Amino acid sequence: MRYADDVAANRDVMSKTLATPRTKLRPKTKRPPLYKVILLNDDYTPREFVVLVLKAVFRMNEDEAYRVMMTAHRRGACVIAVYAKDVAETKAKEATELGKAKGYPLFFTTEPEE
Ligand code: TYC
Repeated sequence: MRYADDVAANRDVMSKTLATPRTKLRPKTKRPPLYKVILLNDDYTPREFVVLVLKAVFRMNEDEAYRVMMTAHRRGACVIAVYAKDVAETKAKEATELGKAKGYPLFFTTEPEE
């Protein structure tokens, strides 16, 4: 009964080496969670400087940057854009640092998109 023994042995090996198939299917194209970058108003940073930073860090044109700056100015805060977590955090930090380098309290923060 060599053949039957081989089959049995093989089945035993397979049962140990093959991964258990997952029972719950999930889409393989799952995207990473997005984070908002938010501009906060303050009383000291010049408007033109806020516009400059928005254009430099967030690749906005003059009109977009001006509208975002004025929204933050009037309402206290404005969502600028959404990115993957690390990108959002890096951009918020870079933009805040540009203000800090000039002695301004300009501040950008991030929060997860709901
Ligand atoms: N409020 C500032 C001023 O009047 C301008 C400003 C706008 C600053 C938006 C920050 O996020 C800001 N000079």
